[in-house]
Amino acid sequence: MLRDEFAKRQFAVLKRDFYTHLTARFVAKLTYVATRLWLGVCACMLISLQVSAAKSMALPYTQPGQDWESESLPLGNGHLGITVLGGVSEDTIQFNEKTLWTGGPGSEEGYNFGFPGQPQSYLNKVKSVQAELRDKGQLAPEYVAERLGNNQTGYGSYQSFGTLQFTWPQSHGRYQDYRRELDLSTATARVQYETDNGRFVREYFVSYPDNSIVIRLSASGSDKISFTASLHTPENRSRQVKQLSESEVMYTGTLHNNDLQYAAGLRVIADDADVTFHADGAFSVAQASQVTLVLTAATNYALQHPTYRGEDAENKVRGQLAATRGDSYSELKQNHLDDYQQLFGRVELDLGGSVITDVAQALANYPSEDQDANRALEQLYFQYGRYLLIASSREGSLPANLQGVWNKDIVAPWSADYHLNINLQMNYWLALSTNLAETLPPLYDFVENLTVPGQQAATKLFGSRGWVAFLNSNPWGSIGLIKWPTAFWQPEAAAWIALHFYHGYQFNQDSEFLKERVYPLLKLTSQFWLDNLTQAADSNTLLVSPSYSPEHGNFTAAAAMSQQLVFDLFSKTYQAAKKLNDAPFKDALAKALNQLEPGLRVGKWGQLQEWREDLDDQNNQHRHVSHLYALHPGNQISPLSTPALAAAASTSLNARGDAGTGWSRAWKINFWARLQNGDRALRLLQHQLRDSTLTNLWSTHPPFQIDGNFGATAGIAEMLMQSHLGELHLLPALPAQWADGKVSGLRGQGDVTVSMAWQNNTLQRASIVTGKDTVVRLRNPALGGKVRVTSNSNVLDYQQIEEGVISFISKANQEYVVLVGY
Ligand code: FUC
Repeated sequence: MLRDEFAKRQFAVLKRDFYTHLTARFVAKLTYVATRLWLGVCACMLISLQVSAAKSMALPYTQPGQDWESESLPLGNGHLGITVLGGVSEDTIQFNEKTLWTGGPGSEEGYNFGFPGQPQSYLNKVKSVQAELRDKGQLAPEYVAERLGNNQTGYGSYQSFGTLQFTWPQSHGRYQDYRRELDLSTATARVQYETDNGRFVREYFVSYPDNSIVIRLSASGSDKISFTASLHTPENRSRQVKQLSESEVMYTGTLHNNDLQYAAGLRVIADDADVTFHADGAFSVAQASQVTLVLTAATNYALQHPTYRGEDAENKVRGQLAATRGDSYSELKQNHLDDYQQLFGRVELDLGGSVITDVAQALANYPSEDQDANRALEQLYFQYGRYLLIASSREGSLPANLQGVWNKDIVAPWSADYHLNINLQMNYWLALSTNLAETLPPLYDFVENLTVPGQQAATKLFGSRGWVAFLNSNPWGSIGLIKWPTAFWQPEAAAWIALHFYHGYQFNQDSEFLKERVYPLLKLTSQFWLDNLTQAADSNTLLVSPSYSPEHGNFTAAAAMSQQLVFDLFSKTYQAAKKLNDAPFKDALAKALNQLEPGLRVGKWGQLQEWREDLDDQNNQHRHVSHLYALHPGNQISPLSTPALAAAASTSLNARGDAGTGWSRAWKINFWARLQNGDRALRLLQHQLRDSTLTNLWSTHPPFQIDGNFGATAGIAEMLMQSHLGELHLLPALPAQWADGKVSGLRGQGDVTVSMAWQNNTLQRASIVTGKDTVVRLRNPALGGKVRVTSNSNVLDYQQIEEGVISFISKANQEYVVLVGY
């Protein structure tokens, strides 16, 4: 039986038993409940799961930054990003607009969406590799890349838009009392310092509702604000400058490479002073008490296959500028706060850390004997991941790329693209669990668009239904077939990214979403695999072939990750087909699932096998640990449901070791959390902060790669709560060093919001709110002892399912408070 199916039936039985049980105990309980009611009322009055105002929600620094990569403070709204170094005499603000890319349609190198030259012969080549694998068992990646790889042209790279460069008067050469900070609770950066004759404050934010970068410079004292500034753009584009009014200027041009239009509009308003614009777009201000700059930008990109062009860039920017004309700084700021804080403020985490006065220092000392200082950095790092996701992924733009939305180059590392063999997936692991579902639309839109060239790839290259994409993609719909031997072959990537849609449904329980967006995509993705699995030589077992476990070893048939992913895809599609009554497709999936090799084998040294044959080398410490997909983010392996496989996963993970690059360590936090080993998960987090984190808390591969930030935040959420097995596992991997704490606003599958408080590593209370009427099932060892469940001050009945597992019926949008050991 399918595991999800099994969980569902368990749930139905549970619900039925629950009602029977409830009636039987009702009368007996009545008196009991009445006498305890007043107790409940008193207790509820004392229960506050609101985490008190977070102690340290800022990244403070005592020096200006010098190095973009490790020191700049990032702000963004999904479309636009800026980085703040906070220089005093000279200051450079680098900025981005997420759609400014070279490559794609119209690029000078020529572009065909990543398709190989003669697509019609591709299937024969695939078949011959399959035949060779059947004969020989393994093939070298270089050999297969020669046959199936592709030299893609016109792929392009994400671009820096430009820099705003300020030069301040010589009197700023000497300064004191310098502070630069990024305040996560307001998504605002601030730079403050004093010169001999004045105090200067600069504030920066990037507003989503007004799609603008807003900077306010203010001074108090006899020194006023005087500077010269210019907006620089890289050489690889044309550039025109037009003054629109006495306070506004427009910079426009096209990229030489692909004729993509760009436009940036700047408004500069100085109080009590004039702004002088020069023909080249430079400008200056003398003796103002306050200056407000509003910068907005766009391109004529549109996420629309195959042209990827839309509205004129300058028109867009004129509209964006007009929308804020006349708005005061405080109005702009309020708009920004109203938008940002209702997202960011949903989750609070208090591990009892102390206040951080200098992040650079805190990071340099980490981990130290001072546990409060350690916890301060850990909780800040958790929230920083949430902050970065809000800043780099909002509806209407592209998903967060390898660097979120920030990039200073014209040839970025890995083009700052969308890698599909872990990186893009990891970017969104935290979105649902940390209550930021609003960051997901860019991912959904991007993937749906990719299915258009993806379907052509399935038809032309494989002669099959469905859609497929390989290692990496760009905003231009590349199917990502390249020639890098140890990474290019990743057709399961499409399944992995499609599963994110189902995951969205598991959290929001929105049947419209399931019907309109999730199921069509899952079905399309499953069709590809139903048509492309091969049979084992000696049985009717279905295998993925060729198959390659990222990014090491040889090609084989049926590497564990390939099989686990297809298994997961088919299982979830089966669930959706069943719910939506698509019986023929459900049956086709059930048949395939019965024949599918699940990719869960235990090998000779007790490890979870990475390949179908027992090839694993105990000394291999490669950063990819893809064969543990079934443990995380999949749910086929768990210490609760499959202890032997969980033990094998743990053996594999121990052999791989705790080293790795940023995202690799982040994944290991999630793995150990799923293995319910909080101390080990914390150890990985410590490695991550100590060895894979830059001074500005960006994760480094190296170089800077944002997936490590997102993956680590997701991992911390997994340490605090898990919901992938049809129940809410509270504090499943709490490290000894996080003995006391509170968290509020975490989200679980089943449309549930959870808050918790714990002391001495023991759950004290939990608050549960479900979006629909349902049965809630909670797991934590403390639930085996004295428990009281209350709602609206009424003590409610609950069922003890097994030691440490209780369940109760939850009405939509009511708060249920579970009090332990009262
Ligand atoms: C995957 C990883 C690399 C890097 C790249 C962007 O291919 O294996 O380490 O993170 O993505």
